[in-house]
Amino acid sequence: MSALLTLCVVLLPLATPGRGAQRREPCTDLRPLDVLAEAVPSDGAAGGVRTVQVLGARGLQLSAAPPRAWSFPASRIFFRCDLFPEEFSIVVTLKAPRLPPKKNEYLLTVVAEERDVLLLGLRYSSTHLHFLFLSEDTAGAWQTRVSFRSASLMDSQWHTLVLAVSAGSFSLIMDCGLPVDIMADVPFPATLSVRGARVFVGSRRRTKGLFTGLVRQLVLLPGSDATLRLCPSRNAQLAELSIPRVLQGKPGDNEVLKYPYEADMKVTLGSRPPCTKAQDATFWFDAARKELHLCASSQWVSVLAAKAKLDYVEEHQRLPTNSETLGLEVFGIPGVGLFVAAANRKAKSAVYKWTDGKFVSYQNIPTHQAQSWRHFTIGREIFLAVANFGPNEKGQEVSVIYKWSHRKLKFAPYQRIATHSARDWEAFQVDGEHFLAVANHREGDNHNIDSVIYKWNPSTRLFEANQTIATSGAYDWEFFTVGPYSFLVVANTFNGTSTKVHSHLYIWLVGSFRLFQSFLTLGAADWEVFRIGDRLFLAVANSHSYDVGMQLRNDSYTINSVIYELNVTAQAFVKFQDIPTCSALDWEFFSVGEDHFLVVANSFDGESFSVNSIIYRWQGYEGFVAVHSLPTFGCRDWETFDTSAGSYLIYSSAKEPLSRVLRLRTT
Ligand SMILES: [Ca+2]
Ligand SMILES: [Ca+2]
Ligand SMILES: [Ca+2]
Repeated sequence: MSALLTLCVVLLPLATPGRGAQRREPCTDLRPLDVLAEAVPSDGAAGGVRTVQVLGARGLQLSAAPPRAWSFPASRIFFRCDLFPEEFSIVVTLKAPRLPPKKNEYLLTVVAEERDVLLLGLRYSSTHLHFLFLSEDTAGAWQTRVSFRSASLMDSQWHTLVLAVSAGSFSLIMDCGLPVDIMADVPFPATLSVRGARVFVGSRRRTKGLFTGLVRQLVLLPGSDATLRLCPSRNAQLAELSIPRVLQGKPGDNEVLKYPYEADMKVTLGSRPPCTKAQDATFWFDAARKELHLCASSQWVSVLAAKAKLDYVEEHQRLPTNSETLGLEVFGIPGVGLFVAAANRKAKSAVYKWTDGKFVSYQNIPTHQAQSWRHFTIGREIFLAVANFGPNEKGQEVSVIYKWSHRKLKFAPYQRIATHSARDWEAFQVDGEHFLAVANHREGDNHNIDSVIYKWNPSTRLFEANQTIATSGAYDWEFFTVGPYSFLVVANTFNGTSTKVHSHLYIWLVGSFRLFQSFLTLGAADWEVFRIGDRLFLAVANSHSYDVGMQLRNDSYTINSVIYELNVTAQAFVKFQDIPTCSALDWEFFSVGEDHFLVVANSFDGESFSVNSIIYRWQGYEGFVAVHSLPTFGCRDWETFDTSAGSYLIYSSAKEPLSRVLRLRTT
């Protein structure tokens, strides 16, 4: 959780007496602020914006545009208040032109427009990089200049500079090299007001001193030194904290982009430009839709969409199932193979074994409206628990734990547990002890009942009830740990009158789970926990919005599902992102190489079960961005798995007896 720890480190000095009096809330997000992306003019084509590729990397050339085209009000990033951060770093990746002596070009300025005063600026000459800022006190205002020698900046190469500022300490790092530190007598002001100011990229509001090189990255990181995030880097000259989308992607990482576009590839921005023979093989970036198009044979072809279709997934296997399938559970048995257990709606469920690159039927198991399977191990014993939603032939509501017979190579019933319209089992360990939690959905018409956590008794070798937790139409349990702490979160669907209910997160404290945090959810069907680097996220699938007496409408299903992130300082999960979904029933997180993805099971849009399920890609501070949609029918559950031949996704349909295996194209 380095980002969060950084945040603690940042807040502490602010709280220390004597430095700026009281604790100050930062005026911006404490995330990297992509100043360059913020400044890309929306009418770029008119503004003469050009994307140029040199030495294998793309940069923006600003000089054809009037300075104002590359500016924006400071209030857009300083939205909470109007003080520039007291400590910060600025990251710039640029290819600087050779300047004659005495000429200066500006990379970034913040100008108080009414007074026409430069509040802060970064400019360079043939020998120096200058950082300027305004200091004010009762005696008046004056400009301070901190100058770093930077002779090697103009060698026609890309360079990434990090300027880190903290009080009187100014530090410049080029290409993750050794820092050059300057201690100045005049500290950077603790309260530099940017009220009514404007941020200019590549100029000081005037044509004089306009930046004539290429800029690829310009990021303000409030509160911390960006070198901690950037360095060391395999490609230090192009180390990336954040760059605008139009500059992303490298040549060769995309089949479609294999065009001879090195050296002065032109990307036009703005509204749809003409595409005739003259524009052949040129690109147009539609900033509003964030789509890249290629002019080919007098037609704009969407390159990103083409990439998505080509690169994401391909159907690998159509897997007919005994009946409609709810949950899927993929698991391996050492020395035996890879399996998937399908929870089938009708009389029997099936376990399939991966054989010659396909799932083939391995064992049928009688179940009763099975909802989900959960695989777990205790020592070398292998178990599979089914959540039965319906009663058996004798009218009893029972869910069953099966045990793998190492001799017969099949699962056999091991323990029966009375459940109430069971939806889900979660298996986990705390302090070396084994637990199973069942989500009891309802008893008769009553949704407000207890769900039960069972504990493995090593002497009886059976699970015994250990704790009950009041739930409302419980649908899913998810267990996870954070450092030494164990958590269990329940998805509550319905309390008898409304699907707008709290789903609760519990923490294990001295022998039992206690309430830790509550989330308002809408017919929550699934929690997915996942980590990206040091960050921990929890995503909830909201299935529908409904109150008794209300008519269910289409918009009851098309609602937001929510991703929360753990904030260590606040000791709570905070909302990270809303994602519109269509009766979402499952989230599945997976990684390919260094990329991270979430896929959602969209099941119903209010009219049809034929709805697209969406794959989202993690894009850093932009969060999750939809990158691919897959036609699905009543999609219920996604699972991911790897074999020696590649990575796959499998999804089930609650509306037809057909599951599908998709292969991830990872080239
Ligand atoms: Ca679960
Ligand atoms: Ca899930
Ligand atoms: Ca799943």
